Amino acid sequence: MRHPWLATAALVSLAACSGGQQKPLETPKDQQVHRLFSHVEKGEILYGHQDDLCYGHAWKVEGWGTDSLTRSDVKAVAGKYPAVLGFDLGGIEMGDKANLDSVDFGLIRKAALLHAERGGIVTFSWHPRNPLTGGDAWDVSSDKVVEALLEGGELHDLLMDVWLKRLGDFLESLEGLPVIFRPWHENLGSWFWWGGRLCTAEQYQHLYRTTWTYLVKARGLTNLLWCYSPNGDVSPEEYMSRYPGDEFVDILGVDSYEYVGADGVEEAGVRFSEGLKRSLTFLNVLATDHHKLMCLSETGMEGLPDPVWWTKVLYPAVKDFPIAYLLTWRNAHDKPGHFYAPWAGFENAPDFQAFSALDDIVLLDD
Ligand code: BMA
Repeated sequence: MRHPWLATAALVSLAACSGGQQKPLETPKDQQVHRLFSHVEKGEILYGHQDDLCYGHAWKVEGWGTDSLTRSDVKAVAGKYPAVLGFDLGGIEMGDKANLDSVDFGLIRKAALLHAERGGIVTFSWHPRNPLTGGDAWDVSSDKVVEALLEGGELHDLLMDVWLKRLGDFLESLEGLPVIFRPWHENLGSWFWWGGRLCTAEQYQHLYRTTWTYLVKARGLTNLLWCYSPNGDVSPEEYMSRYPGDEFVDILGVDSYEYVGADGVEEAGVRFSEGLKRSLTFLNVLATDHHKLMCLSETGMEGLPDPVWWTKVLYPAVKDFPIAYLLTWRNAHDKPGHFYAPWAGFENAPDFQAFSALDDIVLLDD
């Protein structure tokens, strides 16, 4: 056991989640929080991959209604499915049939339920469209979007009666399946319309809390674990500057990627690893102080040009931190260079095999 102090933290946290009173783990959320804390107590880090069962490098599930969803790039390399499976709900707010990456919401529901049946954990991100301009989540042409969505704003009814309702309908259709939900992510950079320069801290917090209040209070959903996941490379003060509050958050996350610059792969690895360790160091303090779980909510190196990235860069950077899980981003089926996990035959695969075989890295056992 690497982090014995967390045994106490887990109990305190569960008490905090239930309003300061010890009570049985009655909701799906409580049970999932407990399960994640017990992995952390054992010093284990769950490995996750976005969209893993829906498609991978150069393949995708066709006719999902009858497909048994046994294909997975991660399984093809490591022999096991990832323990955590991520999906994106971008498009649900529009009433679309499929998400922004053309994954049918019916397939997402089926894969999420099946993954949980296999013993795995599910997480949802959400890249909603820009409701003011009609553009996508990356349309930052107006800094009035969040303001327009809040009470008194011209888009408030749309948010409450249409967008959150559709989101709530989908989450409700999961029949109580516990899911880690991390809306309004990477909120300190300014590449999404809810980002740092696009709204004030108060407006951001208001948007997050409105989302929470609708889903938890109005819809009564007890299966959501709320993850706050800003982008990395920020100070602890910046990280907390838009924190919605302890009542609205169960997991402190951070999204942190490695980017290769002109100085090459090796230097990129050093930069990434130092930045990530800085983030996880303060996240560990914050998670302890606020009695929360912590995770590396998104990570990766696009195209994996470093043949030993898993064991020599990522693992050394995370191994001493009590993160419940880390999730690498998707392997696009239609963009050859856009992948974050290896597939069978790719040169980085042996290193991923070595990483996934480490005692403290957990994938799904058959
Ligand atoms: C981004 C890229 C996009 C994708 C989006 C949402 O990081 O992978 O291609 O549409 O995430 O999944």
